[in-house]
Amino acid sequence: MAVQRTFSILKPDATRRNLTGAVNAVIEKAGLRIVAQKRIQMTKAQAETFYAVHSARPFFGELVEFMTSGPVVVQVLEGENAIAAYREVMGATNPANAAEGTVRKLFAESVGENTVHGSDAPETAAIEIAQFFAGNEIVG
Ligand code: IDP
Repeated sequence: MAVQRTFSILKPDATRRNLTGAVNAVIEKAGLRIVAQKRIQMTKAQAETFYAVHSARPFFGELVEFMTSGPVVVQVLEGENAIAAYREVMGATNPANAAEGTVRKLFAESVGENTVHGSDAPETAAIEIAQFFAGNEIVG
């Protein structure tokens, strides 16, 4: 499997509870390398663009509100098979279904406030990375 990059967000529930270091420790322990990282306040427009695929879902408004409710940490992670590897590290969307040791099992509060985002495919990873990072901000 080739080295890949994936896009990650430590969501507002993680920054609010001062958990960014704890989540990063799980990420790094899993062998993923944080090759870009910055703390930002997402705008409503950024959140709507980022989650456009979910715009018809009943929870869309709540999701945009949550993602703009406080700072987030956006990241690029690099490693072998990084997209699937990070999905594994994150755990199921609903923390009630997340496996032991995953970020969402360890830290997430609910299906909405679930601590982390990770890209689901190479195409979306490329689009999501480009939404938040210039090429020269990523240092592998
Ligand atoms: P993922 O983050 O595990 O890829 P998706 O199904 O792509 O999960 O959903 C995107 C995000 O939308 C979730 O991480 C979560 O924050 C939010 N979300 C998903 N389902 C629900 C729901 O039923 N209620 C509220 N928020 C939800």
